[in-house]
Formats: sequence, structure tokens, C-alpha cells
Amino acid sequence: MQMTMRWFGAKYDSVTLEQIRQVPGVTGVITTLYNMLPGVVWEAEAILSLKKEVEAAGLSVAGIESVNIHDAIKTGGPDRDKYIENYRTTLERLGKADIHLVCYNFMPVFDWTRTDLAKKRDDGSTTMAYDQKIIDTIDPEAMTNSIGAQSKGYTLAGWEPERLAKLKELFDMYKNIDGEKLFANLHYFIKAIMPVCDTYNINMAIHPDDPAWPVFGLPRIVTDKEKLLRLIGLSDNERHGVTLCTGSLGTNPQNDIPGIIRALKGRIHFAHVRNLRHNGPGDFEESAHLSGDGSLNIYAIMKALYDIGFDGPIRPDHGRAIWGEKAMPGYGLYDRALGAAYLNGLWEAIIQGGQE
Ligand SMILES: [Mn+2]
Repeated sequence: MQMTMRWFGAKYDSVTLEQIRQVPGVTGVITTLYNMLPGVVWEAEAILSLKKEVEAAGLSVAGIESVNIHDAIKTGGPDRDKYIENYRTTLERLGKADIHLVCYNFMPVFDWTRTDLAKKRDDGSTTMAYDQKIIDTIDPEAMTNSIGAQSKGYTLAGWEPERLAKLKELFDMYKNIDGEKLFANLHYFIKAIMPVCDTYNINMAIHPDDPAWPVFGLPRIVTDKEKLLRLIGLSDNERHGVTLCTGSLGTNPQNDIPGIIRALKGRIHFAHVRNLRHNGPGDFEESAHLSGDGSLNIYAIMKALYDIGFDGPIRPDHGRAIWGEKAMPGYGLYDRALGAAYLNGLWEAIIQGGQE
């Protein structure tokens, strides 16, 4: 595996490439052209200059998270072929720039949902949290406004204000889209892009839905082992794979994550490994990575990844806000660096333990 951290670009991120370079064992970043709205074709020059900037800092571009999918593709709208063609062109340009991993999601309207971006924990740190009881009392607009108000001025990934300004329109687009239609639209998209992925050796890694159940009545199709296996079955092509996100799948305590990892052998192209603590049904908060701080067994997760021969990038995903750091919620340097070091330690112990 390759240990990485997400980096949003010099204009958007409070963390620098120079800082990331000093986290032991981190050799690459997962990045994106953060100002690109879903549907637009990425300029080859912009891709190359991003790559040059990362490499000048002594790191590699291990993958792109994300190239976002236009709502016309997700809803199967009349102009979806135009947007799929744009997506194919972007993939082609990424491939030509020697970038071979793309993470994306197929969630309607919202990329991810939280009710609190800075919940205070006992140790004085703050973290992102979700409570279904709160969601049940508000409407999507109230949640969007509350997320915006808590974002500390940062643009949050997947919460593009330009898109969410048209929230009502977006919900109307998905009015007649149930899980089956969404799944069929994903199938159409995968079939259309696989030939380009073959030509340029690009692994596509779909991110699970977060949280792993329907929010505001919007359908969810990537939430558990059964759905993941059905999804993988859409194409025999191994380039069609998943981002194994423990924090998203882990929102449902019924999900046996090491079991899911073993079932997806060969199709996990990218891993987000973090922990969370369940406080009650539909109520969780993002904890420190350490197994003892949350509800997931992170050792068992890393061991399962090792056992299936996982060799893609891993990132510690989110972190808590600690030591007074001012950063985008979930994406400060300190706790993610602790997370990366911990995951690297587990990996080393697994390898060395196996040699005894
Ligand atoms: Mn994730």
C-alpha cells in the first residue's frame, strides 16, 4: 500500500505539501482540481501543472478525489451522454498525465451528511458527528445552511455552493429516481467509461454512501456487502472497483468491514481508513483512529487489507480538530498525521509479525 493524505490545492487547503511531506511514510497525495464543477472537462494544462506542483514538493499524485459526476448522469437525464463524453475526455487527459486512480461517488444531491462539524469531545477536541434525530426534525435546506454556517469559510468537498443554491431544483431532478433507477444509471455510466479506463489504465473507485442509509428520502446504492457485490457485478472489468471507506460503511454497526474487504478482493483500488464511535442508533461521531477510541477494530481492517494483497493508496481520511489547529472540518494536519502514523505502525507490525 501507499500511504497518502488528501490535499485540496494551495488555494483551498490550510495544510501545505511541505507539511505533508514531513509526515513519516506519506509519499503521495490524493488531490483534485477543486474549482471544477461536476460536468466540465478538465484542462490538460491544469492537470499537468497540479502534478508538477505536487512532484516539486517530493510527493506523487496517487489519485484524484474526486472527478464529480454531473446530476444528469446520476438521474439519466436527456443530456447525460454529453456529460459522459466530458467525463471520458477528463479521464483521457488524466491518463495521459500518468494519473491512474479516480475516486467518485454516485450519491444524489449530497456527497456526505453531518449534523455537527465541531462536536466537542471529552478530551477537548472537536469532531464531525451525525445524529438522525436532528435530521428527522429539519429539512434539506436547513441542513445545508447549517453545514455552510459551520464550514469556517472553507468550501467543503461535495458542498459546492453553486450547486446547492439550486437545492429545490436538485431534489426535483431526483423525484422519480429510486434505488433501481440510480443503479441502472450507474451501470450505463460504467459501461461507457470502461473502454477509456482500459486504454489509459485508470482504476475507478466508487465511494460508499455516507451515512449508509437514505437521508431525506434520497436513495442509497452503496451501503453494505450485498450492494457492493451487486455493484461490482456490473462489470467484469477489474478497473471497475471501490474506495473502501471504513468510516462510511462503519456508520452501520451491522457492516462487518473486514468481511467486506475479503469479499471485495481485487476490486478495492483505494482505501479510506478511519474510526468512528457509535453513540446510539443513527448517532455517531468521528473518533481518533486508534481502535480503542472508536467502535471499529482498525487492526482487523488493516489485516484484512494486507491479507487480500491490497496495494493501492490508503489515506487516513478525516481527523478531529486538535491542538487548536484552524482548518477545514475533518481536514486538519495534526490528527490526520497521527492517523497516518498509526496506520503505518499497524501495517509494519502485520508484516513483521508475519515473518516471525
Ligand atoms: Mn471516505
